[in-house]
Amino acid sequence: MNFPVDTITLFKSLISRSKKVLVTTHYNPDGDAVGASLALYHFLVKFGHQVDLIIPNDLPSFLKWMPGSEKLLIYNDNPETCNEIIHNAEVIFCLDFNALSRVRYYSDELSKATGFKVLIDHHLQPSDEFDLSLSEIKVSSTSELVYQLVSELSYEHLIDKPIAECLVVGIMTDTGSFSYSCDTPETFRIMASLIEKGAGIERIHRLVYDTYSESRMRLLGHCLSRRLKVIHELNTAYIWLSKDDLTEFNYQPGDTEGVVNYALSIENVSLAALFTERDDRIRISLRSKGNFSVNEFARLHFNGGGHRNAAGADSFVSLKETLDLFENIIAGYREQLNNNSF
Ligand SMILES: [Mn+2]
Repeated sequence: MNFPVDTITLFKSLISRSKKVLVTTHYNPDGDAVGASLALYHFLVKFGHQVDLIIPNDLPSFLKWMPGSEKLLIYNDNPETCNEIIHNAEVIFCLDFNALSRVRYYSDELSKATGFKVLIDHHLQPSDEFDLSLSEIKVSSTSELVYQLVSELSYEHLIDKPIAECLVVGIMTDTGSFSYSCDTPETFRIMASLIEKGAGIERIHRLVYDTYSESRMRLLGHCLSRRLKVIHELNTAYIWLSKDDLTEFNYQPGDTEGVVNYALSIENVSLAALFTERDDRIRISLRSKGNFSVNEFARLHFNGGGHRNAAGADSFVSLKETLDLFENIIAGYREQLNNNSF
């Protein structure tokens, strides 16, 4: 990819002199959020910067092996220290999200912060709250974008094994283990070079995907056998989980990761959703095949957004009302859902 020349010049000057730097990412950080953030952290440390990493809430346990994860400060656990870091930072890198509200707990602090805010992200329609935006929706992941940036800066030789491993996690998880958003040779060229840098793909795959707890596996079974509704005439399938379901299966953060993809795996299903009842909201994960845009759907009806084929949103009415509302809304998309090609 060719970044604008002035962007590259600006980046070079940003990282040239030692600074207080903050790297942060979105609420409920996933593999790409953590992978891209840790990779950038390892990279910036090489330039002598004082780098802090803040994530809004804890990361899923299947990411805790990642190199540098012990450096992650969880905002929720220590808001005072984190606020101080936010306000002292000279540069603030915002990774894998497109609006300050996505960090949830410290969006106000971030917006008041005086540090130079740099966005590195691949979600649609980024907000204008950043001083410099590196937003590219055609890449698989923010991790891929971080690689491209480092390479454009001519610092590819600084990518070592820890950085390579972090970037692999991001690319692997944001493509559903290379099953979507990855029909581009560039993604695989980058993967090849990350393997050359020492990242072991098989090992990383095992660490990320083959570490289900028994209760997580049983929760998945419960979702598929008792909480899956398929609406054949609308090519839609959804799964819902109540707070009681989560308690029964000893829910841990990350346990519902990927569940929505099972609904999408059903033949002819164009639109899939997962509704999870939280303390203060219903979390909605949306997935689609082909041209049906869940980004638009989430924006229009649930004040959410994301990518064309993967988006998220929240609902602030009950689970039952949310499901009724969803069914009513999708009835209006019958034609689109029936004629979707993928
Ligand atoms: Mn991402």
